[in-house]
Amino acid sequence: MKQHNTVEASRERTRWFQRDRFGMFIHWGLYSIPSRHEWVRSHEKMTVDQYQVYYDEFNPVDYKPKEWARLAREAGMKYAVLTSKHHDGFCLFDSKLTEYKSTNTLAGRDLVAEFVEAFRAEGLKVGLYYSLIDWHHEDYPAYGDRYHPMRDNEEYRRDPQNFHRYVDYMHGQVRELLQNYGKLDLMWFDFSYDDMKGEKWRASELMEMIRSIQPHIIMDNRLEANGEELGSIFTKEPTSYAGDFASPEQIIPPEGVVDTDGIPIPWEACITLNNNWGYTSADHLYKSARTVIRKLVECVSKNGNMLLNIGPDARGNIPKATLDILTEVGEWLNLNAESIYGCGQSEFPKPDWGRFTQNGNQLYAHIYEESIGPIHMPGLKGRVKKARMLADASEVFLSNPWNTAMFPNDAFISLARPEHFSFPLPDDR
Ligand code: FHN
Repeated sequence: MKQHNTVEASRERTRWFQRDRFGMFIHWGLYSIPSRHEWVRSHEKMTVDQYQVYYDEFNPVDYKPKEWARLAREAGMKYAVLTSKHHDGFCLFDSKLTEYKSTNTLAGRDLVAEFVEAFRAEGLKVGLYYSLIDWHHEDYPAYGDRYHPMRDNEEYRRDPQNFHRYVDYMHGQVRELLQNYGKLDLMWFDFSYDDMKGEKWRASELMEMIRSIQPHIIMDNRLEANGEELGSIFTKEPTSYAGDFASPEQIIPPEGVVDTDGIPIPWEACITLNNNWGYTSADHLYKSARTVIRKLVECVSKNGNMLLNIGPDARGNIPKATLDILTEVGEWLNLNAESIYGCGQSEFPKPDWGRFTQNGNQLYAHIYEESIGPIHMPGLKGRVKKARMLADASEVFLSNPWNTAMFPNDAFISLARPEHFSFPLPDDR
């Protein structure tokens, strides 16, 4: 057991994750029907009966996970994470521990089983999101949870001793996910807060079970943290449930994420495409493909991943705006893949016109600002063997013979057009 808990073991587990850099997050469930917010039950303090309406009608007749998987692959995404259970407690999988599940709805389908099968078939790694919070389970403390829809309702006050019965249920469902859906690559727990963290979830016991079933699986840090807090993952003594990567939410950390010695640690920014985790029909909120690409470059330039969220509708369709944006992102990645996958932070300082990413001797310049005349390459004087545009493999004209002329100051390059291009650096560096 001890061998799984070391930082070295964790870094080994995350090698694929740090290479793949770009994943799809999918928030989908009963809240896709009201399509106002995935927290609609809490925000509007819906009773069980009021929310039951959505359970009774949930029937994603258009759910075709193979099409979702093909979209993700063509968008350049290398892994995908689906909500198997969100805070409302509704299970998208055939759990034997509850009747509140997709197989009992009009859908009559195990939506998680179809998801993992379809995405694996497209060559993507698969992950499951699982909510630690559960507003449906009778033993989850209504009044103890500042978010619970019924927190102010005496009818729902419960004996906190039953909370351990909820934790047994939670552990049991995690076991079901690990044992019944084949090899999972990632578990995305969500989320800890106040004193609801760590051993409150009996996290050490949970980790022992997880590692005994799927020892290779990687996890986020939210058994003890959330989108703002890191937990112990960056400390010298991480807990056994610190996770394998930090999970900043709706933010790209200005300096990336480092440990107490300043050494980068794996992290993944989870970002919505349209300011909503679940489905919304509001098209005006979407980020452009250009923004998505530049945010992905920013994450990679800081040694991080981007988990880009989509919210399919209650029929199982992905909104057209999402399809269009991901298609455009995929076209860019198809030509510029080598400047993202396997790349990380450059040894050179961030230039003022854009960003660098780097993979060994290969330096990639992502130029966002058009220039008049040569583009200034800080610190690259005499350091570049040749330069090529990634999009069409054309030669980038270097304003002076790099290995001969000594520039009075840092190197300059004149570019046919400000684009993304690669710099094979000399091997004798
Ligand atoms: O409350 C959830 C929220 O609905 C969403 O799932 C995000 C995704 O990271 N996590 C929690 C908020 O931090």
